[in-house]
Amino acid sequence: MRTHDWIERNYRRMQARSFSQLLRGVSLRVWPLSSVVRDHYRVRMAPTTWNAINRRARSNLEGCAAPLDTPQRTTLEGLRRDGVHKTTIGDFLGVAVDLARLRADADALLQRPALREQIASRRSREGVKWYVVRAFGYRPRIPVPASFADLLLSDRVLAVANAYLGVTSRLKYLDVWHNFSVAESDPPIDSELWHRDNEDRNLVKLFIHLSDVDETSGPLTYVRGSQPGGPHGELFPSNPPSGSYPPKRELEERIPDDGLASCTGDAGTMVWFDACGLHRGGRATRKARTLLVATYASDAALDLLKYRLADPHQYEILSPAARYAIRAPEA
Ligand SMILES: O=C(O)CCC(=O)C(=O)O
Repeated sequence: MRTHDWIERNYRRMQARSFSQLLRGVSLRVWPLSSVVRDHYRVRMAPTTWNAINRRARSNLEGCAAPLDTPQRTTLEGLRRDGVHKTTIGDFLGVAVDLARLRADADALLQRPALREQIASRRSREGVKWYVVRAFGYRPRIPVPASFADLLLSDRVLAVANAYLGVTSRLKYLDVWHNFSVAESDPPIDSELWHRDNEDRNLVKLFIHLSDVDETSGPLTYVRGSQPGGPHGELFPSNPPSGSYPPKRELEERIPDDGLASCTGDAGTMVWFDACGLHRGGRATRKARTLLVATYASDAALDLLKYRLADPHQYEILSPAARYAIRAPEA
């Protein structure tokens, strides 16, 4: 890598991090502090500590877990068996969904002048992934449109995330990503490479396609069964608080092509996956990809971001699970 690229990448990485993430990153580079820090996170993610941190979220779940219907059960079973499940928002919700409204709200956010300029110049200003323009970003200040909240905080969606995680979960992250296409010669970086996320024992990620995604738009690709506890759950494991970035050839030698799920699909496709399993994506080579992205995690997760709803009255009609997920004022 050229020195200039190295400096730019690290500068972008630093810019996107909070103070606690920076501190954690530095401490992991200084021995023997690094081994103390690793021990701390290993203990935090060990079942006994994790359960203790999540005591309230676990007992909440016992109080509010309702029976799941067929689309929810199928999704949960897919997540548990493969770590990934693909459906559509219509099939999952069982009602016609106003995809046009979701797309219009996402477009309105991406059309703000600063983001329009980044899309036009094909370079995002935030984060290592220079090819992803984000509507909310790492320091979310804009409120969440009602169309996003209605879907991402719906009891149907939360019931599956919560059942998989075993807690009433928090909405850890939310954004609209617009990935524009990169050139063959641009080296793959970051989540274009195989990796495991690391911020919790399990992480439920939801990708809602707002554009048609084919093999040229960088679909999410997942190693089936690589979620923690799955048959490939121990393959290139994470080392808390770091994830894992296994070498491509070694991983692909171990996993045949039919062990990979490539999550292509038209606008309206809904991809559920446990991001602690092995996955990669986002390398659009011809067609841009626009996604609504959400991550659900437990109270033990690192780096929970906080979001604000556009209309304060919306908090009043949220269910207890949704209030907990969005960290409504008293949740
Ligand atoms: O952009 C993608 O498809 C992959 C993103 C990813 O690795 C992640 O969200 O953890």
